[in-house]
Amino acid sequence: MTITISNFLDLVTFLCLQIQAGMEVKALPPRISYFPNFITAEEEEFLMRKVYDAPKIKWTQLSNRRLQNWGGLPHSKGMIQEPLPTWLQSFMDRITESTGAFTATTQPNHCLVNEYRPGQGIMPHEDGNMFYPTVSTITLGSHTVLDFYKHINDEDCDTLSVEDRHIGSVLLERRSLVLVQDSMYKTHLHGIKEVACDTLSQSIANLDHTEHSLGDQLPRDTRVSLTIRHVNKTTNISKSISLFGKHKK
Ligand SMILES: O=C(O)CCC(=O)C(=O)O
Repeated sequence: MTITISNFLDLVTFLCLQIQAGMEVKALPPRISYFPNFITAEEEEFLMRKVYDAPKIKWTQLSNRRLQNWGGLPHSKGMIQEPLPTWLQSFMDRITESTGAFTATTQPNHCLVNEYRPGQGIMPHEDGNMFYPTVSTITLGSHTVLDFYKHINDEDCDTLSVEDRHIGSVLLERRSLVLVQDSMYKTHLHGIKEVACDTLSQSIANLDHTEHSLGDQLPRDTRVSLTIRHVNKTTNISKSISLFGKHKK
């Protein structure tokens, strides 16, 4: 087969559409990748509508935020896999296809939706070994600042305050995708401060890849995040019913 210039240009256009521009945040340990404008404004509006159209029972209210689980409830003994709605599956497929962050056997099978009002956040924590060690998060509605900390188990860290263990932060703009992998997943903690406004300091490691500048003050609006992961151990409802049956004997 001969390849004409026109075929070749079509192929280049096709590949450019498939591979979204993400950049590794080099100022932090491996590996954080940041994809500004991973989704369009129309897609953001669509996803927000789907989240807020969910029945009330889908929401779990915590003291400092509320959340929805899609795909099941992750559990160390195994998640009973529930079908994912097509509106969500298509974005999960896009992450798999365009970032290469998941493998054929570790495709994302769970999405945690978190809603944060201004002033709400999440304490520094690790996601642990219930998940394949890659987190992908789409940010809707408002920016936030995701902070990273050395793990308390690190040498010399047990006596340090949380702030002294802070190693840097990433600005997550609306419509962006962030991937947290490798040592940033396995040996660091992440969290979001409970503030209503963020002042962008030198500690924002991806500032060059955002629309903002040092010193900008960004008031927070309501942010909805889609945290998309692969739960390692899953089971389906019929298997769990038969297990339950065995226990009862
Ligand atoms: O909302 C986010 O971006 C972070 C959520 C998170 O860390 C979690 O749910 O474990």
